[in-house]
Amino acid sequence: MSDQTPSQASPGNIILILGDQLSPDLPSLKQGNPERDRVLMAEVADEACYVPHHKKKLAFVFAAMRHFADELRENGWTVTYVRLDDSDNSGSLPTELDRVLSETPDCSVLMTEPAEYRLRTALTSWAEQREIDLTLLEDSRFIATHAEFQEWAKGRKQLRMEYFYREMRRKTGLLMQGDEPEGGQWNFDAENRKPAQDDMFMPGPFEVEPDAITKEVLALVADRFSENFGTLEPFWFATTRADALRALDHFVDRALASFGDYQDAMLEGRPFLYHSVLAQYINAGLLNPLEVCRRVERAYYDGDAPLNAVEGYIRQIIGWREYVRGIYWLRMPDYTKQNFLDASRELPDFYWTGETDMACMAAAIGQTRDEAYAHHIQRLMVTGNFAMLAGVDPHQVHEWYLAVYADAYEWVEAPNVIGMSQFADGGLLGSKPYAASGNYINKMSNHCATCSYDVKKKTGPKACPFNSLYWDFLHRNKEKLRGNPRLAQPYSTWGRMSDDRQQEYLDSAATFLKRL
Ligand code: FAD
Ligand code: DLZ
Ligand code: SF4
Repeated sequence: MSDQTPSQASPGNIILILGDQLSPDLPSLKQGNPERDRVLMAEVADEACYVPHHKKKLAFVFAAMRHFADELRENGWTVTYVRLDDSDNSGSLPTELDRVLSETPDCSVLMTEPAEYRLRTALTSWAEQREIDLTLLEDSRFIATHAEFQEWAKGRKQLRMEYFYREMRRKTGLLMQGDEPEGGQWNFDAENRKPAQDDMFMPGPFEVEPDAITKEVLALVADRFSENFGTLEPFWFATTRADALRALDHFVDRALASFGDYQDAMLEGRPFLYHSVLAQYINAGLLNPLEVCRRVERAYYDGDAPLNAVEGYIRQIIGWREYVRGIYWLRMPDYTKQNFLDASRELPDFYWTGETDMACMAAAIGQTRDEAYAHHIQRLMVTGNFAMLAGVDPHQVHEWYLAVYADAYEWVEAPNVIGMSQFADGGLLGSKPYAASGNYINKMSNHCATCSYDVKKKTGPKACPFNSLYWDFLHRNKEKLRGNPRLAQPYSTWGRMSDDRQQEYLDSAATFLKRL
């Protein structure tokens, strides 16, 4: 096994391309030679089943893989494509490599590094055991290299995204005027906290009618994965780069200008608001993150979108997205096992059924079931917040998020879940837990108006469960959290309550948790 330096004089390479490497500018394709090398792509049970993926996610990945294989063939590549239902499919990527290598034993294997630790380890171990010459190329679709992130993180007590983000602004030149940030500020988040109104015009994402290839995949998923979570149809995702580019244009033309103002808002029956719904395309490789940012930046300079929206959007991609990837590779393999708060409750069944009388949770889980999508605040402040307040085992929460979203791959999902939403890493990624009572959800959404609970009630059977769970969470974890300066105010409020009042909160939470 070797990193970075492909063997030049080999008789040819097998170029393994994974389901999230569907990019024409993939390093292994650039390094390879269509006259000499052959591409291998394989739909395999191991990847389809390592968590019980949402049906729409499976259909998206397989349909996008099949379209990409066809595009490679049109561009002169020889492609071996293994379908999930091929009778001789061996079920895993290493064993599919074995099959191809049995026909071409002198070939080396060339690939762009897998994005997940699990698969990287499986493939490098396989190559070592089988004494195969495997070359892994660094994934240039990310803006920060592994070395750059490690260098940035070295010696820092706190790894705060904001400072890393500024480095990425400087590196890419996005929204920069020389050495200074456009508009004189790095971050315009303070302007981005407005609740949305139901009568606003919200365009929804770009929708694509499934073609024959996608229809075949939909039939396969319906047949093989009927027990998996999620609604398969209507299926409207783009599955080619050309359509993903149309989805990008659609977002920039119709929603970007309002993205900043309303990015934290939630509205009953409006799953997408002004979000881009592009993460699944970026993560699978159909869109390049930098090209997305340049397109969005252009909208600002053309006068089509305000700076708070454009800066906010670009920060999500060159800031958060790059930063969580850096944390993942810095802290794996132990990161997904973190459980700083020793939370051990089973994930409630309603995360899979959506059957709960909490209107905010029912909305977030219901749209997750229907669309394999929820936006950031729903993931963080509704389903994530609830799981943390209720003390759910963070590993189970992690596996749920990894399964249910079309954009979920462990490198991006795990830091967001384990770190940001569950505080299970003890504060590596966030300086305090994102814990909130019903008041936050009421401020940012209209869910409470139709909920069977009363968000204004603090305790008792009709009270919003988030209210008592919030105080129960702080009380339960006081030894670990009380010293956090950012929690000084809530702990002081809790300390000023009478013993009876505190007990009412704890009893209310206990009664609710017993029913879970
Ligand atoms: P928009 O709101 O339009 O944002 C624009 C883009 O910025 C996204 O497409 C995405 O590429 C990027 N982005 C925004 N926030 C983040 C972030 N925190 N981390 C990384 N990239 C970000 N994102 C994933 O791509 N995959 C996941 O599995 C995933 N799991 C998450 C789990 C939790 C608990 C939380 C709180 C966040 C998670 N996110 C994940 C981040 C974010 O919620 C999604 O990227 C976003 O909701 C995708 O929808 P969108 O494309 O409409 O994003
Ligand atoms: C997510 C996914 C799924 C469901 N299926 C496949 C597959 O059959 N073949 C494949 O090459 N890739 C698949 N993927 C994407 C991989 O899981 C992804 O490449 C790794 O998790 C690394 O990020
Ligand atoms: Fe959610 Fe509480 Fe509001 Fe109901 S009252 S929607 S449970 S925050």
